[in-house]
Amino acid sequence: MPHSLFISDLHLCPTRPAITALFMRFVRDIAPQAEALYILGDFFEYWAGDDDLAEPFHTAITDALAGLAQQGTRIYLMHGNRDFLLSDAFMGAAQATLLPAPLLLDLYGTPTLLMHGDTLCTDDVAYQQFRAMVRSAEWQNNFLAQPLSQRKAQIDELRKKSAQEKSGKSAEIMDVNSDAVENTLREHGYPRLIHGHTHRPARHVHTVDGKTCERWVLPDWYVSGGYLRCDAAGCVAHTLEISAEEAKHAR
Ligand code: LP5
Ligand code: MN
Repeated sequence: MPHSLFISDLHLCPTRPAITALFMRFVRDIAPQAEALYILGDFFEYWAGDDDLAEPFHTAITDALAGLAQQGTRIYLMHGNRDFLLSDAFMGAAQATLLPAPLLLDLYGTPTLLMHGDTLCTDDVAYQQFRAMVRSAEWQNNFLAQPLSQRKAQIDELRKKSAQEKSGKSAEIMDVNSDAVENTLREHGYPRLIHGHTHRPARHVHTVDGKTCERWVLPDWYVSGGYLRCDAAGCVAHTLEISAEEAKHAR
């Protein structure tokens, strides 16, 4: 049956090899049967710029995606809050298409809205201010004009600062705001919504203006991985456990 797969928040990086191995298995055994793979942000732990593509870890990932594309699975990627600097050179190497966000698509007859999910966290005012700054073209041009090593040092600082700030934020602040969800659903004509970011995988049902909408939150890839599979009959969430063999990569 024709179907599409959705993943997000893999946070791929060389220091979590078991998760990388799990992703490679997903790409080898599961994704080739799908018409399309949608990666809804935070595919990488962070992305400092496409001039980091030659890093062997990054090459291994783009090679895996390009191999999947060669088998006929279309690959779509949306930016997350950690990898919004992924650009044309990456898309070319991975044979992937960058998606604008949010994106409303007709998924086997069901209007479906795709987004990373961070824009729904409107109570996290400090983050939203930070986001507005780093998503401006001017800020990105200035940032990318710096040498790669300098950018990575700044990202290191930022990651520490973000971890520190997050420890002082409540779980509610870092979750989606229900008004933001309802407004988004209303604005886009009450579609099905698929997003990640909050690391709280679930299927929610919202009733907005008397219309019932499904909201799928994708899982992160930390202790285990997972994906959402959608076809004409609907969507089903699948968990992927790290195998004993893959776990050996971590030692
Ligand atoms: O990703 P997650 O879920 O852990 O946390 C997010 C928000 N944090 C971030 C920061 C990223 O995690 C860090 C890596 C990003 C790499 C981007 C590369 C290019 C930019 C480089 C800029 C130097 O997105 C976190 C949210 C959380 O989601 C839940 O929604 O709370 O937000 C924060 O913690 C942000 C703080 O609240 C505000 C940060 C102010 C930083 C001030 C500038 C410091 C610059 C230091 C470098 C010079
Ligand atoms: Mn995120």
